[in-house]
Formats: sequence, structure tokens, C-alpha cells
Amino acid sequence: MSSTKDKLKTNYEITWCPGCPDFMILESAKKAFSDLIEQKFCRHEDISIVTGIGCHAKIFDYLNVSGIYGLHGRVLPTALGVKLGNPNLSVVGFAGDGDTYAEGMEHFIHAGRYNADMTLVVHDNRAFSLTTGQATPTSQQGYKTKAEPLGEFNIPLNPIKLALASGVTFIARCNAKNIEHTAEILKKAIKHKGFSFVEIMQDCLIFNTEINNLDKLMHEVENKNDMKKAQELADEWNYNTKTGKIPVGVLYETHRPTLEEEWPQLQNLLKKKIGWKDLKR
Ligand SMILES: Cc1ncc(C[n+]2csc(CCOP(=O)(O)OP(=O)(O)O)c2C)c(N)n1
Ligand SMILES: [Mg+2]
Repeated sequence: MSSTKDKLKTNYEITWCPGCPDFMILESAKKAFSDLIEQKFCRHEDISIVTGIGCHAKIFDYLNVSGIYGLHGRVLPTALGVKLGNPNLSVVGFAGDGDTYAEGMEHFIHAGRYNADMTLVVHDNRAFSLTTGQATPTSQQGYKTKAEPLGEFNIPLNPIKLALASGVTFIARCNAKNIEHTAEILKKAIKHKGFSFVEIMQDCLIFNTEINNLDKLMHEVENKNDMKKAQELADEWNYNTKTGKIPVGVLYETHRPTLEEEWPQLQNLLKKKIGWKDLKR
């Protein structure tokens, strides 16, 4: 008999570059989903994923769960549509750094404000990798690409600071290479009631290689409800250097009413349970 985790596999040929940390994120996601199913937090059919377009988005083909393979930059509005259609689902978006912080930036800010009960996982390899490595908002200054042969001039964005400013109620960062830790963080994020954001630091073996292997700078933290501490943690690293300290773990968690709780029609949908059992309450 196959295990819960085996049931999350598909038979598609995996076309990521050999050794890409996307394999590790896939493993973490399978572990997190199977643990949540086994703990009866949700059923296999209650999980719905949405992806963007990019290397990261191929995860859609490799996870045997329902969902929508979306458009570049539009993971969050699509995920929100799924959530509004059936608020009993555990909705998880897998997006790229280009996807989220460039093409989809406006959605990121508003997702924080709305606080719908769903999760965004960003595979942050600090490059538009599928389209051969152009600089994204989290690429370091000086990053030379075919499109920017003189090097990236602009300062990088710090998505953790932006998430804090946008009202995101769960903010975590992890290292793709640490599968166990990433799976634990993903479980916490999915269990969090409200919008959760997981920034996964991911090496790209082909393009922005200069910023790979920052593992030694990383240290694990756990911070809840302390905004000042969260801001200090966000400031520990500016996405521009190979020095400094990079906090990983839950950087901030707080609670405020979700979009579903504020919206009477959604309350009615939740009560109807339309074939799904709401196990969170
Ligand atoms: C609206 C739109 N703009 C641009 C593209 C071209 N495009 C497809 S994938 C991609 C890069 C994706 O980069 P990222 O989101 O960082 O994902 P990665 O490949 O690094 O995982 C781009 C620019 C597109 N498909 N749609
Ligand atoms: Mg990328």
C-alpha cells in the first residue's frame, strides 16, 4: 500500500536542472502536505495549489493535488479566487521571486492587507531563471546578465520588510537545502489562520551563482507578535551582500480577522461546508 507521501507524487518527468534546490522544495512540500493529511488537519482533496510561470512553477506537474497552473505574476489573485470559491480549502501558492516581486508586486501588498487564509511560498533564486537569468528585484547590485551586461544598478528589495509593512500576519524565511526545517515552516504557515508568506532562499546553479551558498550566514530564530524584533530581524540582511546574518524561521506571526471572517457571504459558504469539512475550527 502506498504511503500518504507517495500519493502526492506524479509520473511526470522532472525537467529541473540536476541538483536544483527546486527538488528540495518539492520534497519539503510533499512532506508538509503528507504530515498535515496524516494529522487530519486537512484531507488530500482539501489542498489546492496555484503556481506562476517559471522554473518554480513546474512544481505544479510534480505534486498530485488539485489547483491551477496560473499566469506569471498572478499567483495571488488566482489563489484568492480559489479561496473565495471554497473557503474550506487549504490554498497554497508557489511563486518565483520575479513572479512575486516584479510582475506580481501589487498583489503581494494587497494580499497582506486582505489577510485571506492562504499561503504564499516564494522560491527566491534571485533571478528570472526560466528566461535565462535576468535580474529580479531581489538580485544583488552588480549582477551581470545578458540583459544587463554592465551589471544591475538598482538596490535590491527586502521582501521581509515589505511584508511587515503590508500587514502580512505570518512571515517566515527558510533555506531550500534544509528540507526538514522548510517542511516544518510550511506546516506552520498552512496552519496559520490568515495570510502566510514563506520566503525560501534558493541557489540557482546556472544563473545568479555569485550569491549561492549563503548557508553559513543563516541562523534559526522564532519570533511571534513582536513587531520591533521582526523589524530588527528583517534589517539583519539587505539582500545585497555576502556578509551579515540571515535569520531563518518564523520572523513574525500575529493574528487579526481574516477576509473570510470579515465577509458575511463567505461566512455563509463556510457554514454550508459544500462537501468539505472545515477542520480548522
Ligand atoms: C506577464 C509575463 N511576463 C513575462 C513572462 C516571461 N517569463 C516567463 S517565466 C519568467 C521568469 C520567471 O522568473 P521567476 O518568477 O523568478 O521564476 P524562476 O524561473 O526563477 O523559478 C518570465 C519573465 C510571462 N510568461 N508572462
Ligand atoms: Mg526566480
